[in-house]
Amino acid sequence: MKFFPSFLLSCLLLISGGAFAQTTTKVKTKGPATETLQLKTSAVCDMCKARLEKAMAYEKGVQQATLDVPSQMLTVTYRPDKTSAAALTTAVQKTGYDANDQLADDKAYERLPECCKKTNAVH
Ligand SMILES: [Cu+2]
Repeated sequence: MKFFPSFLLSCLLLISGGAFAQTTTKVKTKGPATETLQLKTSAVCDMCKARLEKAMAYEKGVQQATLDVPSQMLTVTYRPDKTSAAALTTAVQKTGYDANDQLADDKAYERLPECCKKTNAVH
């Protein structure tokens, strides 16, 4: 009858061991790593700001996007395991805006209202 209690004991050890392992894993994964990308855009007004921030919000892996209209700087916080700086740059171009030295997608740019065209000064 010595077998039974020790069997129970090892069962308990296994269970508590499993629970411990789970807690350690939880501590290790303290949220996904993020990176920040800054892009100089051709945005000129608050409509551009809303348009670009919305477009970024729909992009996979984007956690936050903020456009500062006076400086035309778009700051994107993203998960590098889900997207990349190149993909985000393309997304900005496809919205109709320049991103650093990359020019806006022609068709998307055509669709922008007159007040959002590059020919206008920041307003
Ligand atoms: Cu605009």
